[in-house]
Amino acid sequence: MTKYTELTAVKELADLTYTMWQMGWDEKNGGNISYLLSEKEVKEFYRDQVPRFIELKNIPSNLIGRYLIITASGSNFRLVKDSIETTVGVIKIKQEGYTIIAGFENNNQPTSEIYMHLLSHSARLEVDPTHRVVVHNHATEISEMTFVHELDDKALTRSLWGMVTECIIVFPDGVGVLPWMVCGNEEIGKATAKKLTNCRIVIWSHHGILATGSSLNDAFGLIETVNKAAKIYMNTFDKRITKGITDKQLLDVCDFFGVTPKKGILN
Ligand code: 2HA
Ligand code: ZN
Repeated sequence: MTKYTELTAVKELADLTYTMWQMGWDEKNGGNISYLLSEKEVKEFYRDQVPRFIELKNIPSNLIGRYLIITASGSNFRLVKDSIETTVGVIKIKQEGYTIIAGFENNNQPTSEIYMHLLSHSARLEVDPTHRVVVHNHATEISEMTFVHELDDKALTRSLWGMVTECIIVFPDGVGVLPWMVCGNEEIGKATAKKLTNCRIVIWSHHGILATGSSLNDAFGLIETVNKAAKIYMNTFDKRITKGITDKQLLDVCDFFGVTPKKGILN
């Protein structure tokens, strides 16, 4: 048994917050991350603090009893790795809310986006039993792209696939995009979770991106790939002299790599 700060997942999560800050994607208190612990991981750490119960309505039933590592409200990702006890905690999800069982010292609490995280985990677990992670940040170029591109799932997916050959292999399920919405409330949580029933990535217009996956590395890799494509889009969309990758070429890539692209996007 160790302190929760010694869990591999907590260390990886703290490293990731710093990496994302270095990328320029988590200014000030931007961004939040959560990670569903396995039964094995739950047994690896001791609880030495008084549990704190916080009420929250409409908890998805498939999460009751699960443990979640999550970043704190107001945490600065630049500083998380040196202040894990206050900026990262573990909660146990209950029917009427959740109990803080480790971390969030100095009376801190989980991110304001916690409800979105819970609904997103719930939605992904329904379609993918290996699902574990939700990462949200303010990746720059994909946010820029929401000012110059149509905000439609299929059109945005097609544009991103067309920027880098590997995109269609990395996210054949495409991306979902939400119009601008207030963040932190139930509405954006529900809208995000709805998109996540058929893809792992959701773009929040004029705000940022959210990716899910079976590991922190996996979810972050999706964000890196989407943002790289968006960066190329932003640098070229108004000065192109070639047509870019065609539908036929994308289908050839899928054929070669045995990938099934989301329906209704390529002809
Ligand atoms: O946690 O990024 O969307 C701060 C945010 C809210
Ligand atoms: Zn945000």
